Amino acid sequence: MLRALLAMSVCVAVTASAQKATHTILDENVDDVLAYITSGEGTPAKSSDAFSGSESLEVGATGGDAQRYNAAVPDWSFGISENPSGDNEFRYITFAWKKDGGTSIMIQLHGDPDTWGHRYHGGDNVKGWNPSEQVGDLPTSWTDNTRDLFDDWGEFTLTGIAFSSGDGNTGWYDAITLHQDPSPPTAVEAQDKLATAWATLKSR
Ligand SMILES: [Ca+2]
Repeated sequence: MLRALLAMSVCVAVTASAQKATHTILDENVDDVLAYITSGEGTPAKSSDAFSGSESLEVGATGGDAQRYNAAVPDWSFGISENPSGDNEFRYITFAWKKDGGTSIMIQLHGDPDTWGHRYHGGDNVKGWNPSEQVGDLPTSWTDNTRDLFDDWGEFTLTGIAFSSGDGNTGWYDAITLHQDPSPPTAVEAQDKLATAWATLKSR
């Protein structure tokens, strides 16, 4: 009986932590992302210089608009809202980026309404694309950021993304995730929650 109760409790704890939906836009799926960012004059490639895992996306700022993007990524229709509830609804975005040279790096999110009017830049906004929220100084080493999309932009339906390296040489992007909880989902966090569940059970 005790063993059954313990098993049931662990099950509930794991299920509860898994109920908050997340969606990984970019991490170890760089080939998939390269397949849909077909617009723009930047130079995209898979890089082994990664923030997490073994690969990241790099976009060379090779002149022109220095970016790669798709305003309507296949299967994307993510609802950004104050109180996300469904599997395709989110409030927060976490992303890591790094820049070699220049003064600026930017991620743009395309949605309805306001098309590309949901932007984050590190360092300067060298192209003058607005509106845009500055997220720290130019990230000359890997830096991760979490933003409250609803607080920044209100409700919208997210349909596309642009990786905009601005100027200089190369921008790198990795570990981009949409999530419902304020804290970003990580494997370490999931392990911590499980360890906490076990510690609670052991103390009973
Ligand atoms: Ca990665």
